[in-house]
Amino acid sequence: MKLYSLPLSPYAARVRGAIYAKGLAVDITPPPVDWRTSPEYRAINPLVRIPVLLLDDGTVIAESAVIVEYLEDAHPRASLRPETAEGLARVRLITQVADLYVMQPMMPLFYMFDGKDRDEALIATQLAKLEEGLKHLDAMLLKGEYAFPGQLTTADVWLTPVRFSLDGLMGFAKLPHLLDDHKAVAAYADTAKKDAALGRVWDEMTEGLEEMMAARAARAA
Ligand SMILES: N[C@@H](CCC(=O)N[C@@H](CS)C(=O)NCC(=O)O)C(=O)O
Repeated sequence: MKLYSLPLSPYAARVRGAIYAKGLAVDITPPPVDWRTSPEYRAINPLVRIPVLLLDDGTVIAESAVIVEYLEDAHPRASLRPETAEGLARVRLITQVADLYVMQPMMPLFYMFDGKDRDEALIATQLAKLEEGLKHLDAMLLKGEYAFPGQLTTADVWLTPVRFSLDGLMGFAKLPHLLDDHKAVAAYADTAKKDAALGRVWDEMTEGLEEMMAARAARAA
């Protein structure tokens, strides 16, 4: 199997977390430099997104959530799923909440804070949406525990890049108090860093961020 991945992509990071946690042999590689424009890459993944998983028989699987579920279905050992249907529903709920109500409102904020002509009213509305999502996610997590206490699950491989990206936003947008009222979400960073697979993903994202900031500074100089 081969995964086209970028270190800082939260979506690729989610898949790498599952691969590391399950101990799967996957060739993890950056996409060709011209992946956004090349017809070859579009032929592999018409969505023209990262990540994408290529199986040895030529099957292509796109979308991080789909890839993670595929890895669970095809390689059930070192399962990232709770044993009960209720447990699984809980894990899927946390994953959805982190995706729909935290990640989705968060991502546009990077662009909103980056623009020269900031729209403060738009930023305030978007931050309020994020705040609401953080409140819901916080209520679902137990401080110092995996998303599903006692077991590493598919929720954790998503929460890790989401939590990393929150740190990124707090630094980039100078919002150091963003998580003050969301203590369980705040504490999740330590939970991720302490786990071997999640910690590896965290470190890779840190390196990816450092590289991106260095390239940005070089462009601005
Ligand atoms: N829903 C997709 C999102 C993937 C995605 O948007 N990846 C970004 C990289 S972080 C991307 O490929 N963006 C297109 C681009 O940068 O041109 C997933 O979960 O895999």
